[in-house]
Amino acid sequence: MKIGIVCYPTYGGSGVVATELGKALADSGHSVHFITYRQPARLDKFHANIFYHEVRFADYPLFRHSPYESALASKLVDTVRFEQLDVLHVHYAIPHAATAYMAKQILREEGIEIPVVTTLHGTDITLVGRDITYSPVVTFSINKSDGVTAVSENLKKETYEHFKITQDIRVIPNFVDFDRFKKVNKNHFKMAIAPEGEKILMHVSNFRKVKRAEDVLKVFHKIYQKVPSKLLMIGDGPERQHLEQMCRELGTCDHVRFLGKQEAVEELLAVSDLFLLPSESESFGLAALEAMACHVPVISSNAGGIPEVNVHGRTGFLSDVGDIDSMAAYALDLLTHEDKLQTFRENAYAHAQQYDVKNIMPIYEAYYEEVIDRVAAKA
Ligand code: GMT
Repeated sequence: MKIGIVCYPTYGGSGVVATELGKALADSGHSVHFITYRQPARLDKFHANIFYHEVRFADYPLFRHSPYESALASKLVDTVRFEQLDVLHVHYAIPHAATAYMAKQILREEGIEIPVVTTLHGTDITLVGRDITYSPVVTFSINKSDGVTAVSENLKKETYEHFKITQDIRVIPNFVDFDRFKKVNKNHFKMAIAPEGEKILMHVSNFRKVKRAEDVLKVFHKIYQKVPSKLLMIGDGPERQHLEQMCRELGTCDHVRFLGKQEAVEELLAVSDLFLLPSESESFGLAALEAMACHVPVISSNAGGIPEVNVHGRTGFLSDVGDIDSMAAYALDLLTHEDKLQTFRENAYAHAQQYDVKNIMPIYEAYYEEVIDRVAAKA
């Protein structure tokens, strides 16, 4: 197949999933065309089957905001037409699903019928998409997509609850590449981070309010008073400065390291004992899955789709959003019982295996074929 992929090219979960899916599809012989405003963050190596089409903005003094949707729709029309794509897969509803619909209509005028698959990722439904600013367009463009997928059962349920959806939504969960996310020996990192054999805890996010990274610091504050430990804060975002200030107030600066965006997260997961994810809302929790693939149990909130990934009492523990005491108690339980921690490490890895990209990519492949056939039958 010739597959067009539209996504946000940043480090955010939806962009990561889109890029890794594209790479896996390319590995299995498909031609994959990424259409984005910047080279996607994880698209960093040459691959004979991967092509990149940059969306350029023609600026004009009249524009207060660059009309991204128009530029993207025009690029989609041009790419579908010239590359003769079989399907367009757009990740994150806003504005990608609506833009794909516009491109589809333009192409239809030319006698080209392009099937559009939209994948819902989370905040496009649970947060920003629900706002009246966007919700009519989100509803319309989901209903006009030829195929719609959601990354968890919970996100599917939320979509039906909050929008008037007339479409079937197929759940295809996120995935992880075990060739990359695996437990590797990085003892020299461990020595540098925790020279006295301290336990290592880790959090990865975009430091937006929805991630409740403040809770990570509060939970860690309780843990390190009982067990010598270090905290790695990975990622960057609007809350970072405030969080660094908070460490000073809590007096934990010497034990917390803000490492910014990291390419090789798996190397840091390799030396971590626990992963913390106290999010307010989380449709899936890809960062938790990546931790589990590296044998790291997860202490998380029970928000959204997280319970589908992190199994309470097996791969980690779940607490109510904001319940710092409970999260700290669960973390301490594992950190002070080495055998239990080891069992949870093995459980986390075993549970993550069902989300191996090798299992999930063929589900997308089959779904594309189903949608292409359905659209062809209607034409
Ligand atoms: O977490 C974010 O704000 C980033 C966002 C995105 O769209 O990039 O992540 C969402 O999609 C990820 C990939 O499907 C999911 O693993 C995250 O749970 C989801 N984030 C939220 O629902 C808050």
